[in-house]
Amino acid sequence: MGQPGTPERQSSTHGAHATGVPAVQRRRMRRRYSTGALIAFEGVEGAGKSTQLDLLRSELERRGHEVVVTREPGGTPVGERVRAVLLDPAVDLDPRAEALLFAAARAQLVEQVIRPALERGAVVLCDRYLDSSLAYQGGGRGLGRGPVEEVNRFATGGLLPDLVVLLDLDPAEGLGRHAARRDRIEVEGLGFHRRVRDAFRELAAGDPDRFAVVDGAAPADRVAAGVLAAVLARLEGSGEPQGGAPVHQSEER
Ligand code: Z5A
Repeated sequence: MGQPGTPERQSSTHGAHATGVPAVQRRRMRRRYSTGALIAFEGVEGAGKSTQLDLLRSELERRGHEVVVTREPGGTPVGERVRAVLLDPAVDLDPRAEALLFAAARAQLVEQVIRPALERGAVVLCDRYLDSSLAYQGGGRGLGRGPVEEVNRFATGGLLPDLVVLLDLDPAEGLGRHAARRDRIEVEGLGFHRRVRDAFRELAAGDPDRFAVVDGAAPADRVAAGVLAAVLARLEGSGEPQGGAPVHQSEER
C-alpha cells in the first residue's frame, strides 16, 4: 500500500476494498485528498465508454484540470502486449490465467501511469479498471468476487477509483453497436454478457458512494451531461447531479 498521506493511500480507502473502514474515517480521508482523482468508466461491451471518456476529457481540460486518459487492458508497453494475448480469439485461456493476466497488466499500469499521475494531482480517466475484473472474471466466468478481489488487491496495492462511472446498457444493444469485429471476450454468448451486466449492477448497488450509474441507452449528449454532473459532484463537491441521463449516486455526507 502507498505511503501515508499520498493520494493513492487515501484513494485506497474508498469503495469495496475499504470494507471495515468506518464511514466517518472515509469522509475525512476524502477531504484530505488532493486535486488528483482516479475515475474509471465501466460497462458492458459497446456501452459508450470511449465516447464518454473523450467528451469528459475535453470538458475537464477546458476547466483547467490536467487529464490523463488510459485504458485496460493496456496503457503501458507491457500492458498492450498482454492485451494482445487476452483479446486474441485464437488464444485458449484458463479463467484463472485470464484473471491473472488482467491483474498483471493492471499492476503495470498503476505503477507506471496512474500512481505518478495522481501524485502530480492529475485527473486520471481509465477506460475500465478492476471492477471489470470483478464483473467479467468474477461474475461472467464464475470465479467469484473474493478471489478476484484478492488478486487485484495485490496487483494494485489497494488503489481504488474515487469514482466509477457505470454506463448501464442491455448487452444485446451494446454488442449490436459494433457487431463487425469481435474479440475473444466479445464472442462469448449473451448469457455471459448478461451475467457481467448483473455483476456490475450488483457492485454498484453494494457501493453507491463509489459508483455513479448512468443510463447508457440515452442519447450520447444526455449521457455526457449525466457523466459530467457526477464527476463534478465528486471533484468539486458541487452537489447533486443535475440534468443529463439518469444518474443514481448516493453520497455519504
Ligand atoms: N475485460 C475483462 O474481461 N476484464 C478486465 O479486467 C478488463 C477487461 C479490464 C476489453 O475490450 C475487453 O476486455 C472487454 C472486457 C474485457 N470485452 N468485452 N466484452 P475493449 O477495450 O476492446 O472493448 P470495450 O472496453 O468493451 O470497449 P468498446 O467495445 O470500445 O466499447 P465502448 O468504449 O464502451 O463504446 P464506444 O466505442 O464509445 O461506442 C461503441 C459504439 O456505440 C460506437 O459506434 C459509438 O458511436 C456508439 N455509441 C456510443 N454512445 C452511444 C449512445 N449513447 N447511443 C448510441 N450509440 C452510441
